[in-house]
Amino acid sequence: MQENKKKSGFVTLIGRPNVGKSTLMNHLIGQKIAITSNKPQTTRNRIQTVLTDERGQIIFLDTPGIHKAKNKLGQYMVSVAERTLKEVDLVLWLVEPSTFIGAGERHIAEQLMQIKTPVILVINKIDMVNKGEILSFISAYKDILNFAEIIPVSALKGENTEELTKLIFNYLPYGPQYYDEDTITDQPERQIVAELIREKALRYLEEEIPHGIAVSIEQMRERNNRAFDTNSSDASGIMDIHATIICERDSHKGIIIGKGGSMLKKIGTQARREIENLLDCQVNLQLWVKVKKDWRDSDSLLRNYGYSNKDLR
Ligand SMILES: Nc1nc2c(ncn2[C@@H]2O[C@H](COP(=O)(O)OP(=O)(O)OP(=O)(O)O)[C@@H](O)[C@H]2O)c(=O)[nH]1
Ligand SMILES: [Mg+2]
Repeated sequence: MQENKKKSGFVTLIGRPNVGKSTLMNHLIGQKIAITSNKPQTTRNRIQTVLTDERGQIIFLDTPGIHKAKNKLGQYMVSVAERTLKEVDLVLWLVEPSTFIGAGERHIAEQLMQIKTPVILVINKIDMVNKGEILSFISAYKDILNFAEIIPVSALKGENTEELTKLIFNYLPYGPQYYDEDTITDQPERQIVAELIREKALRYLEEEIPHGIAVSIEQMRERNNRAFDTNSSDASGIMDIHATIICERDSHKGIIIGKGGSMLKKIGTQARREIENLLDCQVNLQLWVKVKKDWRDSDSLLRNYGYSNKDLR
């Protein structure tokens, strides 16, 4: 009998900032790996995750939103996203449910016209509109590119997402299992921890401050205290994490710390809870705030914080 062949391949999620790429990817793999927020330009790096089931393996690449870059960090982010187009088997282009096609969408369509890879248009956030309107969004988009498929979904509510996974498998070639089935992501724990802290900063801070933030993990070490407590049945230890929130101005530093340290405490408490879930142990999180003026335009500082073209594969 012939061997049961499986499908596998690389799929990038691209689109303008804030359309729900990271929310969709997390939903499709069933785990929160990429941080999300209601502020644009949340994702700054390519985040790879893996879905393995009886049909085969999908390797998703979540990417930063494509936008008009205003600094070197922005240029880096856009180049990360556009670069993935050349290395995948399938593109998911996410858009908002709207009949308005602006310069941002046209720019992305032009990029996609230059590649031969099939593109699925994903109209996300359909929970926000009347179902009767969906046809008008489809007809607004259908002629701007030769789409392999057009599918409306809600990443937040999980509407039609199973259907999307099915479509993705249809377009993937038969191929090897690239990663073992326990692999979920290429992101090191340290990186996810830094991102969770940044996510809380994005959530609680306003205006331009969150965009000028980077998070650096100075130390992440399991406390070796179990030797003194041999009777304890608690198998998990305590993780000591020291992290620094980097911002661009002294005035921002004051806001991030807040009155009597209240803002920093809020960010720290919320981040700690999620980090504890992630690491499945108790966490002692110490946060500091440092000013690095205009780090988003400094090659060496961008590199320090992990945003460097030289690191791109
Ligand atoms: N109502 C609704 N909101 C959604 C849906 N998907 C995502 N969102 C919200 O849209 C906002 C942006 O989501 P993200 O997943 O961070 O968007 P993104 O495209 O990854 O954004 P960038 O990383 O900045 O490019 C968040 O507030 C999400 O909760 C959806 O299906 N319905
Ligand atoms: Mg994102």
